Amino acid sequence: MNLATYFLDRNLDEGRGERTALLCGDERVSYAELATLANRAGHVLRELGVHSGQRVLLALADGIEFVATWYGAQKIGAVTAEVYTFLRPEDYAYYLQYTDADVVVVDEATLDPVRQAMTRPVRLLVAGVADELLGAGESPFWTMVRRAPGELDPAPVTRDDVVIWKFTTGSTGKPKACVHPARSPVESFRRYALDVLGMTGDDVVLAVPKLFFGYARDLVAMFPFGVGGSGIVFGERTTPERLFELIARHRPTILVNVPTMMGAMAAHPAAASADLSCLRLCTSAGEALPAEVHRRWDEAFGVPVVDGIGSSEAYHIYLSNRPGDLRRGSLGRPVPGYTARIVDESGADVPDGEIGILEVSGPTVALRYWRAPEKSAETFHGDTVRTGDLFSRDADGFFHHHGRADDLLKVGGMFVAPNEIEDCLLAHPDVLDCAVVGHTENGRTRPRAFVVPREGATLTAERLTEFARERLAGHKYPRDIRFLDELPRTANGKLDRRALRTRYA
Ligand code: 3SK
Repeated sequence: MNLATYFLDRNLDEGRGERTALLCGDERVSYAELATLANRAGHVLRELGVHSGQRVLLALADGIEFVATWYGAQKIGAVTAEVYTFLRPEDYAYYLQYTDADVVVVDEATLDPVRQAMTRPVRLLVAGVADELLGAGESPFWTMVRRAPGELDPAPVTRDDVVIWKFTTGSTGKPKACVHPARSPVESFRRYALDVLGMTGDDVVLAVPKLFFGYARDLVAMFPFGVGGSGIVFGERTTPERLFELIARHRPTILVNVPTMMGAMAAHPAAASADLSCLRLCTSAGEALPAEVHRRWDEAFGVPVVDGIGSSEAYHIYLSNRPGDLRRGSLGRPVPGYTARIVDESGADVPDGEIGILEVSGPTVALRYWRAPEKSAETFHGDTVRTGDLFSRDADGFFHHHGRADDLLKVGGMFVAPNEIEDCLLAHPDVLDCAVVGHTENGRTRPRAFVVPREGATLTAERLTEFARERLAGHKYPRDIRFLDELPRTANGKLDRRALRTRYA
């Protein structure tokens, strides 16, 4: 189960070598070209000393280099781990130490911080920097790739061999790697991409998050390849304007999205004239999509939203709505092959309609966290992962998210889910985005709301408090409302509640 053979080379064997694998700016890369590039990159990694089972760290912007190197590493049986491209040297130092990688693939943005992070000799494979600017231990990507052979035999890999590390977002501590065997992406492709999304060779996929987030990497540069479809990659920052432009240019059929960007696209002045008719669906994940943002999206674009939830621990999406069977405000039902239980603190199932903690079992659950035996034992139990997310299930079997168990607030002795207050505030027409965290003073915890108003809105804290007071129980409505231009988010687009509790306190 070599992933390069399974997802990429199969297109050559099945007569799809000339079909488009990647669209990147003006470049169109066929499967035959990408497979050759990946083979060359695999040779280069071997030349730099990478061997089967060894980790290769990718700190690369989205582009052809990213995808070719990723498959090159897979082809030689190495383990791929991707990190964000805008980190500080101390963050890269953490990843270098944690992964023990001897080879890191970098580009013009990450070369310097990674250089500064190094406390031991590490070979750098560098894309996008002139050869003459490189020093000892630094190899030019394209010069080496061009002179490497285009043929490469795949390393033998079984479905149980570890080949992928997926980092958790680290919003509650240092990022940890979820260690995945080759079967995780293959099973996720079959069950989510094929069975839920109905992906075919006619699909062209564009993603809002960058490829270092597995949600996007798999949906752009892995799952479509399994059926001969295409992925769109672009190195620039994702903005609503850029998305409208890429949609007009490449006419994707699937947009891989996150809730904040869906809100921002729907509220954008260009929304009314944007033609999104090429999209057969828009996925939403990373965070639960508030029903109000879903409504605004529907009103602006009418493109069906397939809202779901996934995690690095479960590899990819395990609960999802289905095209043609969607319920606003719900994260859908288990993806085929997965079971989801909602349990109380003793581990007993809670009845439908009641809130408990979600446990998910399925074929793609990680083997463990790297070097975190206690946390692994808490989280992973065979093929079951304890998610720490609060859910209820309705009578039709749809799952509803109520936030993270550790984000619950205890106000006046009663539990309050921040997302209930957030949903209420979002219903105000002048609120674009918002988040609620607890603020404790003199031993009393109160909800504190951070609100991003719509452009041009003349919203006041008093008016919004009044709006919430009319709709929420007395202990829930926030008396403490603060306005921000945007909410702090992790690189994967998830709300950074820790930053709100600390930096904005
Ligand atoms: O939301 C996540 O954390 C996630 C992680 C991996 C794959 C897919 C998703 C949605």
